[in-house]
Amino acid sequence: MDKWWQNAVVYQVYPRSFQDSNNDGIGDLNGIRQRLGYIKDLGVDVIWLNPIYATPNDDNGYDISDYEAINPEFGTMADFDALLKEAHALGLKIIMDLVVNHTSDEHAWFIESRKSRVNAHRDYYIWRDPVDGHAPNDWEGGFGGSAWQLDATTGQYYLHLFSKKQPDLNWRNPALRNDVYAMMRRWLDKGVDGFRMDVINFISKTADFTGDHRPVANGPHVHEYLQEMHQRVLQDYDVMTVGETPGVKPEQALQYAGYTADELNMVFTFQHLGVDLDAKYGRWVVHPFSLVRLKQIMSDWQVALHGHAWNSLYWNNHDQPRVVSRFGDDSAKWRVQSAKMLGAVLHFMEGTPYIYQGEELGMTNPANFKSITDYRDIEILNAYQELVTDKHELTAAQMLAGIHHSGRDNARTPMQWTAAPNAGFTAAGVTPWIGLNANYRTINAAHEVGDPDSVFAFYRQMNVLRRQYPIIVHGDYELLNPEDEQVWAYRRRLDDQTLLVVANFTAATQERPVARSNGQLLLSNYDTDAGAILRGFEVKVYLL
Ligand code: TEU
Ligand code: CA
Repeated sequence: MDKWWQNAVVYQVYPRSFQDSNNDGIGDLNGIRQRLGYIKDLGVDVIWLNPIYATPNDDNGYDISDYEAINPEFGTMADFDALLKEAHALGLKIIMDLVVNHTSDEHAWFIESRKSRVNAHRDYYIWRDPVDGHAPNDWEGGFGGSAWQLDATTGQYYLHLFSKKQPDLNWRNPALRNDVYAMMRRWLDKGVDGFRMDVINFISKTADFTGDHRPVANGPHVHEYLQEMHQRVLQDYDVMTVGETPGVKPEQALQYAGYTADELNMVFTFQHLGVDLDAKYGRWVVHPFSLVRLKQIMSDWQVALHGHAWNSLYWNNHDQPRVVSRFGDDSAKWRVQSAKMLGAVLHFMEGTPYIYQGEELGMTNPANFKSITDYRDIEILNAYQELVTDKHELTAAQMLAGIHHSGRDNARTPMQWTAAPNAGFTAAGVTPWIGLNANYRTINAAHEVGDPDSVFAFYRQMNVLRRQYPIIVHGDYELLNPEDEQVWAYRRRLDDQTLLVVANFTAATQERPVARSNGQLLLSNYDTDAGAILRGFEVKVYLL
């Protein structure tokens, strides 16, 4: 198996925060087109665009009111066509964000569906009678409150696993599935190169809506639907698909991303990003993470999928805090070294790496966001309202500490291009839709692109090495010293070659025999090789 998407590196662009080209403080498609040279220079192959479709922005575009119209804040379809054309001319592919577990409540289908119980689109969504005057069950929505919303017009509840403005689509309805497949084909016929599929393992619900308080991910028909999608659409195009599958474990991924399963090419798991979350409060109460646990989870995925299915590799995205602030050390002393170390540990595993905008610069969480009014994300604002204001389960200080560490807006501050006002994201004097990270004056692309010691240069070099050494894409994986709580060492093997990766996850100097090698040093974040001595956040990659 040697598919183009197995050799690719993906760069995720969050359009709202990438580059504003018309000085309204909101990133847009023409802004992305202006930055294609930068993305190409990084050495990636694919751009994943978060949703760019018409939306009322209840969940920043994950509430779609028209799958085939461009959000006017981002530009026009002509702007998209120009972006796609120019990206392809540069040898860059573009994959779109497919959000078909739910639509916006302002989508034409839902406007029809809610009109009457006998409307032709009624069964595009999931409607249920009240039970004893209440919601059909105790499921909770992903952004707080019940997962059921009573619609007075017809006296029934509709299901929404996320906000009440994001009604879930009824995938049991073949007419709905046909409309989704037709829409997908129209985007693929425009030349897009594939899809990232939003919470795609939520699309099948149990018939009687039993199951735990949250959606029964991996429902009874999910594989049937994905195999049908493959048969009806995907198999006709040479495209790449990655499913976002919260709660999925390696054994299930063998089905979703199995080489012989005819479903998806790969999935995003969340399992490795659960190591610092609270059992009750999730990301709002943060715990120190165990490296042993992190290594164990990611190594299990490497070993379980090798030869059978394909891994995605990520630390960051628009829903996750910046990894250098989470698993590294974003102090002035250690930020660059720990950002490089985290990048190398991830990129030399088996799978397709995903670089989230700004990760290649070592961008951090914004320490300057002091108040809840600095935040925009519906998940943050609803959780603050529920846990602090309504229920007093957490104090404002506790909640802000959790938001600081783990809130999704940490990843959504404007991309830092220069040291100029507004970091070159938008014109000076314009107020961006969300505040900047105050450290843009020292952390920005202009500082890094020409600097051989920058995080940018390190990520670019990793992309160069990936093309030179097939062992990086095709080697197997073996974790070394699993019980080591400070150092992550693993090796990759292909034919008679071995790749050895050794990473110090601490600021303290460590001594490990495994770190001494007479192999060829392919990459390191220090100028010298100190053998068994590993300096703060030192990472070394040897070829033997
Ligand atoms: O995310 C789904 C998802 O599981 C995350 O929102 C996660 O539940 C949450 O961040 C945990 O705290 C996808 C999109 O990536 C996200 O941006 C959307 O908000 C969500 O689906 C609904 O479309
Ligand atoms: Ca704009």
